[in-house]
Amino acid sequence: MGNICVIGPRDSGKTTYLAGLAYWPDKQKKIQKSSSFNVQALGDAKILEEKAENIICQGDSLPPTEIASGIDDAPLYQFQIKVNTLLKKNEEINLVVRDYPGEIFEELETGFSSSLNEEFINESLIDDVEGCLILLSDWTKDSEYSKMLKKYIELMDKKSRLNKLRLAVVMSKCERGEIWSGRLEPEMDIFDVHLPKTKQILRANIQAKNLQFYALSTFGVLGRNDPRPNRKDVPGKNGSNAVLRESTRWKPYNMIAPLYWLSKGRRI
Ligand SMILES: Nc1nc2c(ncn2[C@@H]2O[C@H](COP(=O)(O)OP(=O)(O)OP(=O)(O)O)[C@@H](O)[C@H]2O)c(=O)[nH]1
Ligand SMILES: [Mg+2]
Repeated sequence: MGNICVIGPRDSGKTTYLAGLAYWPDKQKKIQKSSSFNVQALGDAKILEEKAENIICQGDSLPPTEIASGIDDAPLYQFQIKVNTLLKKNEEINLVVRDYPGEIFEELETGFSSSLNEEFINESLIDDVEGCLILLSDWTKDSEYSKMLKKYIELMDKKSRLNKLRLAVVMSKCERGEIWSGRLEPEMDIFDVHLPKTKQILRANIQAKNLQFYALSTFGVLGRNDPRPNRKDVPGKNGSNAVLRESTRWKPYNMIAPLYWLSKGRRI
């Protein structure tokens, strides 16, 4: 069983990604008959599956993740993923995933506002955690992201995790027109172009074997030959919010590849 954590700033799509993963079996039945992946949500992840059905599929957004009391109240999501592609036959990934509130990542830059937040970041660096999925969604925040990651790297070093923890650094919500064409070579076509400092600080400090760049979109596009985003912008608290546009055509883009690499250390 591999322990993975998901970190990233507020609103970068962490919980929606996990909910999309949990809802996978139903979507696949509706959208395509045979699939290379089968995802089973177990334990607490079943709650996410219900949220995907009752909130995301209804065209609404999940609420921001808040964990008011102790670390033990934070849900641990379990997934069993079966992989059956042309090259990978009948492989299984078993994951236990912790989803943190975005502010713990943002507070890396400014200092922690509570001991609980500090506890969360420290938990992501314990020996049991083998990989960290870092979701970033705003390509205009190179300066902020590079500072947050610099601090995370310093903490990794302090906790002797610098040469051990795998980092999958991901541009999320990549169905957006400005970055969709960069999804195939995200390191070169998204990170080099929009987030060069962020990429540089990672490449300079993390061993190549422990670092990969990805692009994914939980919402995806409308179809294989229809690259219009399966996304609708609606008014929200802080300007506009994006929600799923057509739930019957929901097919996420590239959700499994980073998890496979985080848990196996090999690319899918
Ligand atoms: N365009 C687009 N928007 C998305 C996608 N996934 C999530 N969102 C939207 O992004 C917003 C934030 O999503 P969350 O999953 O709550 O983000 P989070 O990173 O968990 O945020 P915190 O819990 O506050 O840290 C919501 O309005 C989602 O509908 C995606 O693939 N594409
Ligand atoms: Mg969240």
